[in-house]
Amino acid sequence: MDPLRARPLVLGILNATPDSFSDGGRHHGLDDALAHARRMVAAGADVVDVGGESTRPGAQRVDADEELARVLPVVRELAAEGIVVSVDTMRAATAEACLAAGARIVNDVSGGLADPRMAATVAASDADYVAMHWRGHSDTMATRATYADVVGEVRDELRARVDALAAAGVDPARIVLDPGLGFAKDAAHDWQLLGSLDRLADLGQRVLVGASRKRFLGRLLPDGAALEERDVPTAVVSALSARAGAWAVRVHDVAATRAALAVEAAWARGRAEAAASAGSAAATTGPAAVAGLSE
Ligand code: PMM
Repeated sequence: MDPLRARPLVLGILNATPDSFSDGGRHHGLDDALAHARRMVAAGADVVDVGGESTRPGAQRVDADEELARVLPVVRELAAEGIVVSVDTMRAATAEACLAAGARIVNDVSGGLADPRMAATVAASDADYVAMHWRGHSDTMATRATYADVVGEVRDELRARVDALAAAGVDPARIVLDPGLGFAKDAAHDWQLLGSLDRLADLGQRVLVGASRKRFLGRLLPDGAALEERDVPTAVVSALSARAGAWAVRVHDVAATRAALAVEAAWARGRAEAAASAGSAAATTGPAAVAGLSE
């Protein structure tokens, strides 16, 4: 692992939804949403990921106009402030309007499968595109969590998305892949995917990890633990994802993840420096120096 590699980018989650499982809709009002976004940037978010449609398990779809009304004013204002914005949407029309308003990344949990116009919309822009692994909408996804080999199947299905997107004109260099933790996956699937991030990275695309506050982390905590208590396990997942080469992590608690990433980076630096010191000590006292004595 290269100790000088860039740390993963941190996407701060801004759910402009009244029913988001993780913040209870507290950021639904425009002023609240903007204030929360600015706090995340102050805490070290590189990108604010704005979503207007909850994708929690069992959630019903939100009307397209309602989704746009939730996200567009937030995206426009944050982009005008110079904040890098990503829009979390499965709809091409929402993506298009948000890109025109200054968003730089389209984060599509369906990887282009929910809206046949998405690929062409992204192809016509210069935005980065996050294609998450997805097998169907939230109301039915639990029934699709069946795999013989979750890592192999997710990898193959993501590779098929890259091929389809590229065929539709999306530059592969702009495609970021995401294993889609919790989407048509149970906890064991999520852990297998996290433990195999290197196999997703092998596909040659950047990788984004979205573990924040998800149920599989809650299962590690005592019964009845509050959602916020999942922020420590989330931060640990961020650090381990960095070690596995992730390009970005998408989190609610930006400060905790930035601290965890700082620990991981310092650890990697310490390891590299120790190896370099051991190498130079070996150069003066090791076999080469002994060989020099006999000259
Ligand atoms: N998870 C959620 C929403 N959007 N986007 C990406 N790329 N990856 C994810 O794992 C992901 C996502 C659901 O969680 P939330 O309701 O806390 O935003």
